[in-house]
Amino acid sequence: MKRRDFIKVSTLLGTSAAVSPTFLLGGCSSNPLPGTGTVSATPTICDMCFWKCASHVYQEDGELWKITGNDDDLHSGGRLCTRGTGGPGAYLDPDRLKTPLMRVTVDGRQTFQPVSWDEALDYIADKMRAIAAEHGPEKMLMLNHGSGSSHFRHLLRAYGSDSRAEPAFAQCRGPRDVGFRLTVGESASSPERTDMANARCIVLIGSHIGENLHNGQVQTLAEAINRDATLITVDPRFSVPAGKSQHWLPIKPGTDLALLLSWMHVLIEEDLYDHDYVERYTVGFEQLKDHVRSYTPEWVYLETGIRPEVIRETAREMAKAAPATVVHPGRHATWYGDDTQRSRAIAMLNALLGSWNRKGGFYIPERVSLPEYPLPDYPERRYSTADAYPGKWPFASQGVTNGVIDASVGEDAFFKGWLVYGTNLPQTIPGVEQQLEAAANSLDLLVVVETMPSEMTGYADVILPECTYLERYDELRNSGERQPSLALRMPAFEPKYESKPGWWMAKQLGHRLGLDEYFPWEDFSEKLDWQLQQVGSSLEEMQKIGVKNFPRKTPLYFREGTRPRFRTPSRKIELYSRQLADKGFDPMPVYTPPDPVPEGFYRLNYGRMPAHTFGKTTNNPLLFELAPENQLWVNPLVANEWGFRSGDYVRLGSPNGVVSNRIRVRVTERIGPDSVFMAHGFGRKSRRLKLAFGVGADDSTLMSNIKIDPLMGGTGMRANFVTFVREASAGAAS
Ligand SMILES: Nc1nc2c(c(=O)[nH]1)N[C@H]1C(S)=C(S)[C@@H](COP(=O)(O)OP(=O)(O)OC[C@H]3O[C@@H](n4cnc5c(=O)[nH]c(N)nc54)[C@H](O)[C@@H]3O)O[C@H]1N2
Ligand SMILES: Nc1nc2c(c(=O)[nH]1)N[C@H]1C(S)=C(S)[C@@H](COP(=O)(O)OP(=O)(O)OC[C@H]3O[C@@H](n4cnc5c(=O)[nH]c(N)nc54)[C@H](O)[C@@H]3O)O[C@H]1N2
Ligand code: SF4
Ligand SMILES: [Mo]
Repeated sequence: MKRRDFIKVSTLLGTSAAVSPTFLLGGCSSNPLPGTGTVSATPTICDMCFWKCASHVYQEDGELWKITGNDDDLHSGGRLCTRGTGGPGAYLDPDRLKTPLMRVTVDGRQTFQPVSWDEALDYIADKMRAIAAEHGPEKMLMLNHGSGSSHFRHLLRAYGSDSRAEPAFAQCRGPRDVGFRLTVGESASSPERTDMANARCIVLIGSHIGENLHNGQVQTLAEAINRDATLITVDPRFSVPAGKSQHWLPIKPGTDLALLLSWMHVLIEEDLYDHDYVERYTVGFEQLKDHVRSYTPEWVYLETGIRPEVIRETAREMAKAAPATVVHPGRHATWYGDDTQRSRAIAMLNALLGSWNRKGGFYIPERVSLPEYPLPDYPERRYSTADAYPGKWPFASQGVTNGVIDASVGEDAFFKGWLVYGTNLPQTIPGVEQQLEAAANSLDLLVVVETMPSEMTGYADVILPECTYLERYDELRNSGERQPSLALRMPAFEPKYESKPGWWMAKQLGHRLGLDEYFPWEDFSEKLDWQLQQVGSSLEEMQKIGVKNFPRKTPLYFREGTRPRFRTPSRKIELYSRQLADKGFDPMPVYTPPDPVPEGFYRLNYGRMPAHTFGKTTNNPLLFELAPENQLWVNPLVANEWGFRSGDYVRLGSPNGVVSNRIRVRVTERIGPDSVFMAHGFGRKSRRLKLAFGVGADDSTLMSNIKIDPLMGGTGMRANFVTFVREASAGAAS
């Protein structure tokens, strides 16, 4: 009974229920009860978030019944989260995009008009040909999120461009990955390579695992808690994991770097660090020792509000369990603009504990060595993405979304065309709306590939309706993990309406651009079959099993005593970073206090809620039913001062006068009186999202004080303040 287990795990972590499969039958009395008809199961990979759990789509007499986890999938433990079980809602959503749409002007008014696929694709190919001829193919940019974008990346590379940027970098885990790469030579990976399954001490710094519902990770954390591993959670809010922790450190927002430096201070001062590991594998220990000398727990207490004895005690707990101690690298790391340095401090702390690549700390991920389908080489490129913003953000290892958007504005703009895949930029990048509009007015071509009429589609010249993940093939899942495995996504249904799979669109565009040799398959499954045959499987086999696990070829942890070969310039873990010093940055992280809260304002804290993945799911009818709106967490003192009760609706105002949608108040001690908290992804502005339109508030609209990370261009979102706006409707119960 995997499902029941999962609910147990979720209640342990305080998350909400799974979508009931009977809801799908929705009072439709002509349907037989589940269990009385002919049942079929089709394998897929969940796309309700980016964790990619392998699952099965069950149909009864050809009717969609339910989606459940694939028992053989070690990545998800055979369980799906609430959102995963709500996957049918993505397929059934009546607001889905149904046909290709093109922007036309009728009687002086711009509108979208349904067109045929041929018309839409011919138009795009003509524009792309013109951009390549006039400006060079690299001036065609892709902005993307999600694995389905790989088909379009392939198309653009064949065409001559690898210009691209995704919010998963500059609005999410970019600073973390850059910080870890600078320090230990590799990123913390996705899925995170934390060995929580074997850890005896876990430190979460603002990672609200349990609300942040990355499935496998929630399960390993739950198991660690059941094993009585010590959990230390640093979060100004009493988050779900804070409630399960031996030590909850309600830190003053924005002061985490001071705490991290102080922990290192204690480990060194009390001689608790891993001498052998530090000596063998790191450079710059002496400089670090000097550097953290001044970060005494007594001084840091004044910044963080965490008492000196708590700082000392938690450092000792970490050392006691080391190397089976994970200081979790977090995921959404774009907070205050010093995020790469904060992430570096997390990597350094792990190094002092000797936990990197050691059991109970971080494991070494391994992928299946899956051969690439034989295709001609891609053409040489004259420009890379970073050429669009020369001299900026020297450590950005991927395209920076804000940088490429700025480089798309005006007649002399670097970029001339965009292909936007699966990302809703107006809500995803705070403060970007004006630039988006300016870019849309400057570009020769703006294509949006979407399943839903998102806000982003409003900027497009052409909108291409993609069918949902339940109606298509995509690349095999082959992510680096504890156990190498492949997973298949295949269509359980014919594409609804006139929607089409991304691979088909890419092939059709390729054909029109004279790139047929890059798309030799009639159906994408032929390519998958070829790849699977190379590793002793086949499409036929995978269509039956969905997931195939392979034996590891390399050890899970590094071999003790071997010569260090970290992927840094020194081949060691760089506590002192010459790379940073050479470019004029602090070689070791230096703490700067955050902006103070202006009088009459509160910090705008934001995060995830279990039932939704940002705006990706807010219009999903099944998940909407479970959780239609976000709530504003307000401390009782604040609620009293303003005269609010739980259930009241309020509006929030930013210092520059932006007023939010109505949001329902939840009065709770779990947030301090200096902040308010809401989940991201609500307050949708697209009227064509009939359920989600105007429901709840959008944190992005309220963010005007953006802190850009000078090392890699990340969008720091946490230095924002809001106040309550009094008006007739505010304060009144709904
Ligand atoms: N203010 C604020 N901003 C944030 C965050 C925050 O917490 N607060 N979080 C940041 C983080 S961590 C991240 S990762 C980013 C996420 O940012 P995005 O990736 O932009 O996330 P969404 O807003 O959910 O947009 C995803 C879009 O993909 C579409 N889509 C869904 N399925 C498919 C499909 O199969 N094919 C295609 N073509 N499209 C599909 C959805 O309809 C949706 O419009 O946002 C970042 N921005
Ligand atoms: N259900 C669900 N799960 C998701 C997602 C989703 O949309 N829905 N999105 C996924 C994605 S793309 C990502 S990137 C991850 C993000 O998940 P995380 O990396 O866990 O999220 P963050 O938004 O960084 O962290 C939010 C937490 O940080 C706390 N916090 C706020 N300010 C501070 C501070 O100054 N210091 C400290 N120490 N803590 C602070 C907040 O109170 C909150 O508990 O979640 C993933 N999982
Ligand atoms: S964590 Fe949940 S939403 Fe994300 S892929 Fe897994 S089941 Fe789907
Ligand atoms: Mo993210």
